[in-house]
Amino acid sequence: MIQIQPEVKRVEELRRLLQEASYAYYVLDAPIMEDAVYDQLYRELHQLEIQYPELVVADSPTQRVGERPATHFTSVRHNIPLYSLENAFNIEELQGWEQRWRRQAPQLQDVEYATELKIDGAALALTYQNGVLVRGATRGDGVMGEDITQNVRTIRSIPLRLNFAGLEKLEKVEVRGEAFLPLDVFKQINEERQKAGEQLFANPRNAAAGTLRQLDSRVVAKRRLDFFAYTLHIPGRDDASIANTQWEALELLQKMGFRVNPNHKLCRSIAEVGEYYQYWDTERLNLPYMTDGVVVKLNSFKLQEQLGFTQKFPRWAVALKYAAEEAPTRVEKITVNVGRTGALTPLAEMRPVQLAGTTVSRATLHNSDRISQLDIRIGDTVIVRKAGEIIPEVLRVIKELRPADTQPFIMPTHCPVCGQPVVRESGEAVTRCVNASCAAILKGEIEHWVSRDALDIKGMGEKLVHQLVDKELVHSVADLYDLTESKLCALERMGQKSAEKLILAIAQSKNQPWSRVLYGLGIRHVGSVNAQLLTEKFTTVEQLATAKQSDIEGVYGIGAEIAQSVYQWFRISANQSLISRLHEAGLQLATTEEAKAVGEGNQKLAGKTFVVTGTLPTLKRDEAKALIQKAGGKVTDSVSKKTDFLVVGEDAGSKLEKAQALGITQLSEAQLLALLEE
Ligand code: 0OW
Repeated sequence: MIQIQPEVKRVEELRRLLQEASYAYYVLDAPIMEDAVYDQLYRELHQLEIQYPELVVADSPTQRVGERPATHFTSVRHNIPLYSLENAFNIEELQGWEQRWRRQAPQLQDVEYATELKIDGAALALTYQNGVLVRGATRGDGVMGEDITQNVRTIRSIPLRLNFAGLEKLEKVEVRGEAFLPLDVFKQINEERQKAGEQLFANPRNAAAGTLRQLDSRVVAKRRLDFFAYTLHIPGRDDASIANTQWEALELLQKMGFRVNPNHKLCRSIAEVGEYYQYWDTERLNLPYMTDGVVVKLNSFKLQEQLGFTQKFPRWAVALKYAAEEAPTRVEKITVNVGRTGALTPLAEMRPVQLAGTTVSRATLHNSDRISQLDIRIGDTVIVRKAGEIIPEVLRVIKELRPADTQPFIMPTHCPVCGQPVVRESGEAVTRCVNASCAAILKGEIEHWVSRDALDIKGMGEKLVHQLVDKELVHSVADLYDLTESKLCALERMGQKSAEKLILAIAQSKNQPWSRVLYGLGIRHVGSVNAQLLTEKFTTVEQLATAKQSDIEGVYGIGAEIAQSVYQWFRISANQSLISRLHEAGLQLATTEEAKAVGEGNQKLAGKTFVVTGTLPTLKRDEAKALIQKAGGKVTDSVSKKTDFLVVGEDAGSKLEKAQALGITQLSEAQLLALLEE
């Protein structure tokens, strides 16, 4: 009989308890223990896992992404400081750096340089004990950083346990590297923030640093940060005792399980470093992450130790930066754009200037705080910066070039689109139009409603939406379902064919599931993921509309701010009447069985009622009826408010008149067949 060691039993018991507690906390919404007790047991398990790393298993609560949100980050001391790098902005300055370190080591002739791309992210310090990741911290000021271990654990390219296979089992290891957001992830995050009416991240570096400082690691986990390691230290030992060179250290880091940037190069002269620098100045634009220069390090650790550090920098390394794309230009106008959420965004319209390979003539000024901070005025000369393909930003005003008669820019007190007074909530930077029928807000709402992740109504582009609103054909998204071909044909650039297709596309959107309808409503902070989370719990709109705020907040992944926004939205009467109009129009406002079936795609017309009238071009009436019934639709003989579609053939009689009077969507035989193919 194998004797089970007591610590194994204890670890398994703790795991079971903690997993039960997490399950109760997150899934049953009925905690079975106080947070303090949970944290105590967690710490005990964590300590045991550090003592016996072989007991760590992937599903241990200590390894799990998405622990409960932190309330704050504790400040921690780096046992080995994280130095920053001296900057050189061109080859001449690089040569200056070489002369300086050579004065400290005049005996040296040929040396090797380890050159690496300078990843434009946020530096991280990782501590491993017995091979287990025990701490992840921000760089902070290089001596004190913040403990963001929970967030660091969500970075999938950071090993939770080092691989010592074939290597010395090191008790304590310090690894440094750069956490970064791949450009595609950065763009996607900004798209989501744009839709939610939130401020955009100006560049991937800010986005990475901002993500790492999220209190809720579930948010961090969703953002897919990545990491390149570049330094390895063993506390209490010289670096030279681990490896002879930076090059070897990078190889060791890879063996231990880290990602190391593959574009590092061993150079034997400053000239060769210069070639590497030139090559990557253009090549880096093809990389899936941002860089802002190259890092040049003397490769030999012995030489590094000999040269040591100044107050702030290592003498043996330098950051050779690429010129950030900045240029002066004049502010010709400051316009104010009103977004879908009513947010007023000031824009600097500038004399066009070449930046980062593109012509820049506009830059966002974010909000009135930023405007007063810059003290930017029409006529000013400003420095605009654009790094990579990121949004241009105004860095500063060149006050010396300011013309005599400029006035400070004041944000409008009334919406530039609808003329209603705007509001700025205390403590909020953003100024907002709150007139629900403001054309700008309405256009934004319709564009959102028809967008790909919402009702996905193809053919409803921005120009058409603007026409529908400007010509007062549509005052809310519900009006889309009252449009007819004839109304559409009256618009510019709208032919009969495209009008027909559009009517069909709008009709088909009635089959979209309740989660997309909820997302399409454009409730603040309700993105497509939150909409799915909410409609899984509230399977009908009535349940959601009558839910208590605390019930909404109880949904896993839904925080207080989102719950409040949803709760308040359903208490606005205009929104309530919108919901009932959408209900009448036949939109999916419940996750019904048929709707689920529609999700499976085999009951396209589920829940829809049809009437067929007149002589159809190819189908007999009962053939059409059979097709509709086979696809889950219902066919009745008489037109009523309950009718969703009227299939119209030749010599249609009174049914057509009644349908027109009731605003019921008409379909030709061709449109019906197209609907069935969808
Ligand atoms: N961002 C980088 C990078 C790198 C350290 C070692 C001692 C001083 C700098 O890609 N590849 N290598 C180093 O080496 N540092 C880097 O970034 C630094 C970290 C803090 C400031 C710079 O971002």
